Amino acid sequence: MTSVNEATASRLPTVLIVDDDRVNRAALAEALQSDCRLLLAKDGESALQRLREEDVSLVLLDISMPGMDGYEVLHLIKSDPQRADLGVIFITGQASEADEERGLLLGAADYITKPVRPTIVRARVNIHLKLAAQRRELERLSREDWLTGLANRRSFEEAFARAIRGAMEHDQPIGVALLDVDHFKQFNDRYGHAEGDRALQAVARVLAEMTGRSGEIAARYGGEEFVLLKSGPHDLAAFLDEVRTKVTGLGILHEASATAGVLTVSLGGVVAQAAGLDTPAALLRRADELLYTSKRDGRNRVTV
Ligand code: GH3
Ligand code: MG
Ligand code: MG
Ligand code: MG
Repeated sequence: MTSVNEATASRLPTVLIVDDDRVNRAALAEALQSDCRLLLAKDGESALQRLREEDVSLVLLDISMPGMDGYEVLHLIKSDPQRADLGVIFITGQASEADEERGLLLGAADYITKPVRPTIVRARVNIHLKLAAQRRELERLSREDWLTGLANRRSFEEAFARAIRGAMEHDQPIGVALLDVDHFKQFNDRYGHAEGDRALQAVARVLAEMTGRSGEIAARYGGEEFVLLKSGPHDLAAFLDEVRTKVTGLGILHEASATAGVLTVSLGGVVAQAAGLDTPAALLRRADELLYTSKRDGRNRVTV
């Protein structure tokens, strides 16, 4: 099954229409085709399959269908933590108060009875698409560092806990490192806070570039400190030294720095083997101690 209006729909939100009746699917598609990219499914199983494959913003769900009914599909969507926030609107011939109450209590965002009035369906769908977009934006803001666009500390903590679970499951090592900009107070004093912000953004771009692969994460830990995570077997010291070299290579003038005349960073990192894995806090503490060693030994260096 492909999207029915693929060509024009690349930037539109995706809506999944689930109904066993072809005529119903076509009527809903007709009402909504200019507002969204549409996916169609004729039963619960294929709907759940589509949800696994596609980034869907809203589901329009029939209740009475052969096989899995709509209540069951909704229940499965709501019990999956990754999809629990997905908006689902029942569009159904079951018009009793009890059915509607049941649907809403199960977590449906709305309940529309057939025969549908296309203009009303369209208006309601647009309300829920707007809510979904706002929810997505809030979610992004809660995870992203506002200055650099990197993950913020909170989403890092979550990712770190997940990475540690993954390392244990697959018996893989995990590397974690703290990075701190050298003599940054002097940088601000000399060039101003706005220039300091731009320098942090430039450092963050290096970190983002260096952590594109799966199992790699860069986050702003706070102030002018960043944290890096790298899962799986690797040479952490070499990886961190490449980060350090790339930051120096930005050539951001820092005349007040006793270190190099350009902006530099110090790093401390630790590789933990799955077998002897410590708590996230203990690993970060160790990385921080090694970062302090880098500072004490003259900055612009890596200690692992
Ligand atoms: P060291 O080499 O020992 O790390 O020295 P430092 O001057 O970098 O360390 P210190 O902790 O004394 O100063 C950190 C400075 O980072 C002070 C603070 O004003 C600045 N800073 C923290 N967050 C931001 C930010 O978001 N923007 C800017 N421009 N400066 C920031
Ligand atoms: Mg039906
Ligand atoms: Mg600091
Ligand atoms: Mg510093």
